[in-house]
Amino acid sequence: MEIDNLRIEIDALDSQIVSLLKQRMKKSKEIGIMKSKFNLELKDFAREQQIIHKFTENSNLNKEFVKEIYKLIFKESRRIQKNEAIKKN
Ligand code: PRE
Repeated sequence: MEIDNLRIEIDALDSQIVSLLKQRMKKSKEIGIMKSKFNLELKDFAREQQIIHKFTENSNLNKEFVKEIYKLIFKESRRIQKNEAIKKN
């Protein structure tokens, strides 16, 4: 059935999304370790805005959707970085 095939494709894409998110969080953790080492502020508002701007201006996805997704990603990203900073102290 066509729906079943489309769901198989969605499952494969979801696996990629989750795998990419895991990789992204790992990189963010590495940045967090460096920031904590050099006593830098974890939150970089300008950088977050730059990323959101890039994907709200150059994609045909709904802007609010992109913003909401990135708000959650940055929140989790900073949570992971904070955990690293706590571990260090
Ligand atoms: C990251 C996380 C927190 C900052 O507020 C900005 C960006 C992100 O997840 O993209 C990574 C990061 O710490 C950084 O680029 O400085």
